[in-house]
Amino acid sequence: HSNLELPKEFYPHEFAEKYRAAGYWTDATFAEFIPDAAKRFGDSEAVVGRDHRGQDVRYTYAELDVETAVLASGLAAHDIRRGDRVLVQLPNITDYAVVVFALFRLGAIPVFCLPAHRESEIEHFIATAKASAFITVGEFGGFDHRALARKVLSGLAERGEAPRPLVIVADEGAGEFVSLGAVRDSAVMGEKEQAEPDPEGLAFLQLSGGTTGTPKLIPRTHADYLYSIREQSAVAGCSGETRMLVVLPAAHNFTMSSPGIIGVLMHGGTVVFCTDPTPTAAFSAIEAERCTMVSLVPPLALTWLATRGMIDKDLSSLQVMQVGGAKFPEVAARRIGPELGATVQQVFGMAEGLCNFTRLDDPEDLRASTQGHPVSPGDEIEIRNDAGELVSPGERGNLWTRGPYTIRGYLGGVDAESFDDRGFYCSGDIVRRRSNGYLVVEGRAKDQINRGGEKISAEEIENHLLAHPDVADVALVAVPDKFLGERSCAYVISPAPPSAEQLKSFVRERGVAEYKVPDRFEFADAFPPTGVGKTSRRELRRYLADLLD
Ligand code: J2J
Repeated sequence: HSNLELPKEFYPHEFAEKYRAAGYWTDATFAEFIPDAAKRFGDSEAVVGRDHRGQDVRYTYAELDVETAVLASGLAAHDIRRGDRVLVQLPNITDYAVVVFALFRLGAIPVFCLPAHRESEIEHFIATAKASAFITVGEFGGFDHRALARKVLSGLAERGEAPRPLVIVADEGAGEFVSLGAVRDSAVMGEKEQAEPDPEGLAFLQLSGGTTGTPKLIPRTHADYLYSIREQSAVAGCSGETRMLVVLPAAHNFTMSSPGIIGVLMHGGTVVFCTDPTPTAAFSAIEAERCTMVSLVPPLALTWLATRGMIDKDLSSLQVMQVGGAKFPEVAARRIGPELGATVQQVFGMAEGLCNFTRLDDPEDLRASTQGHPVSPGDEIEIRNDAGELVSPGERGNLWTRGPYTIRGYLGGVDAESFDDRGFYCSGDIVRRRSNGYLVVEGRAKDQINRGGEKISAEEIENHLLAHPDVADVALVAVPDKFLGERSCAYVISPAPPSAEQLKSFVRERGVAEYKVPDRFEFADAFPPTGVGKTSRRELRRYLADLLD
């Protein structure tokens, strides 16, 4: 059991003092979150959805308390302890809530993965987080996650990574692995596992969208994250009456915290898990469960708008629709109220911290045309030009931020590109700040493609393509797309170009999430001359993006 601690004074002493004094940071931790909620909301409904067997499940807070206590005891019997990192890769099933909060009870550190992740990503996360367990599902969406686990274990063995993580599968047919049911059965009766972790210590690892060869892990603390959720759930109007439909991947930072699953549970509301994001399934769930709130990425919101008239379901319970993850076009934002009967709330957030919301009582113009403003008075924002100087008010520039829930470094270090010596984080977004403080996202400086809210690191996919013998060089760039906002295009330099389909299969076979497989390919003998003397990789990508647009 290696321990992976935050660097001492991750948040410098004077800032920690300030955040405590302001009441932002408290002594609460995720270990006591469910036991505490059960005391306050006992018989209220906490979680609704299907479990891994496809059976309908409903848990009250009191039941969720028991379920998480039992599983925590079972996990402890399998030698998972406080401080251990555990990868969680589960779809939107009720087991997700039980697993995550059981890990929290133990003081273990969940590492949040998306169901779309494949062996190259999972292997990297396990190695980087030095994870001692990997909790996944059997088969989901036609994909066998046990086969994925096998590939990951053999990959780790090849790399000489030891010891091998314990694989736990939420399925009766766990094969050579341990089933989640067996873990639960090994619980010791009457034993109440409840760790008392340091409130300002590491609570979990979240994944970054990534701009580098391999995605970085984001360390979040109990105090900073609980605080951010207190603010976000207040701004989203959460109460005991809130019934939130969860259609985006449960482990995404948006779905967890803005206000997300945890924000709803903090107020005694109900989380309704839905494994199928199609409008037919989602509209049926809203009608059946009388959902009041939902969070969507722009392409899903557009799909809902396009299909509303064709699907005869009662959506009158829906009050608030958060849209975020990528820029939501103003024309679409204006349609949400009249066509879906919900108040649109734009959310411009990031797993590294800073979250901006439009407010529910803002005039429609602000809700439609801006991405809101920070949720905390402690959030500091600076908009700087490329030379690092503050821009004039109202001008566009790079977004830098610091505050009570924004990280001061990634796991494994502070990289000079993302953090300055005053502790500000550079989000890689180009924004403009209106005189009333509201931010408008104008573009992006980072080497990333935002494919409808799903982030792709250009370098990561370029590295995969470079491994192909016929690829001499490659640049991955964003091309505009009406539906997704952006798609990816690989500009490949090759003397003997393979076909686009061959290259797609090649990337898939290397084990990456499907959304990262390039949508389009362009082939050339050499990169076109950009006209700017010594060209950086970033300038080249920008030049090609303009060229392809
Ligand atoms: C434009 N770009 C946006 C928006 C995120 C809430 C909501 C979203 C995320 C998220 C999140 C945008 N308009 N409304 O964690 O808690 C782009 C920016 C940003 C990056 C962060 C949350 N909302 N973006 O999307 O870590 O480029 O978090 O820097 O996945 O998404 O991505 P991620």
